[in-house]
Amino acid sequence: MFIPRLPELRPAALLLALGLALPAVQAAPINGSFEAGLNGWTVLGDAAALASPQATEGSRIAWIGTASASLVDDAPQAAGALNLSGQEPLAVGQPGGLEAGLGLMLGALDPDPALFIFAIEGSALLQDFVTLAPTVLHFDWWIDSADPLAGQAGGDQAFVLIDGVLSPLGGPGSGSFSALLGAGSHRLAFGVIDVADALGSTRLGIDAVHLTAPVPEPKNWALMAAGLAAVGFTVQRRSHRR
Ligand SMILES: [Ca+2]
Ligand SMILES: [Ca+2]
Repeated sequence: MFIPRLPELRPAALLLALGLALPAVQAAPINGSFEAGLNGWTVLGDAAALASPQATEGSRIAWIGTASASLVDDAPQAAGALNLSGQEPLAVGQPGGLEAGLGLMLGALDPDPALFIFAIEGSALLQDFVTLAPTVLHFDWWIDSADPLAGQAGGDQAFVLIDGVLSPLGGPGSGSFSALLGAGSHRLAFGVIDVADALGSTRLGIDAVHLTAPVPEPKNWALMAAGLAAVGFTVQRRSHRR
């Protein structure tokens, strides 16, 4: 077994000390539990924070939907039956619509224009925040849909948008999502869109949006352990000198 000499341990101890001195992760996004309703979030279209038994932090989940407030999107249910807030979803593929609200190019949400698969309307929640150090973003999600193709080609889509990069979240069901963010300014949005037609509404639920310090790689753990050993060794030597 390789046992480093003490002088070689000094940089490791220094790194350990620096690591402990890194600024704390900024407590943003704010209200990631949605226990304070949609405070802190920009609402684009139809969304509401509702008491939901499957909530993973507190009792509420933010739900984002594609159902019109006034039109029959989900026959035989009445007009607006699945709408969450009384607000209409925003148009997609039209100036001043959902893409504009998200800071995306017009057409960026169309799944496959080459195959004439376009998005029709949708809704999103958005928040801008700053991180002072590399940070892991985490959230939990749920998708309910009346569209049999939801999450598949040609069907409704739910997505997370991080700094302009769209990632689909999948079909009906639930899951957790994590991504590493660098230090700096970030734009985070959760959204859901009706694809191909405005019928058969889809709903995306979000809860427990958190930032946490990244877990060090195993090699860094080894370095930190070496640093701790060096600190311990130094403390022990000092106590022996008394
Ligand atoms: Ca919650
Ligand atoms: Ca709709």
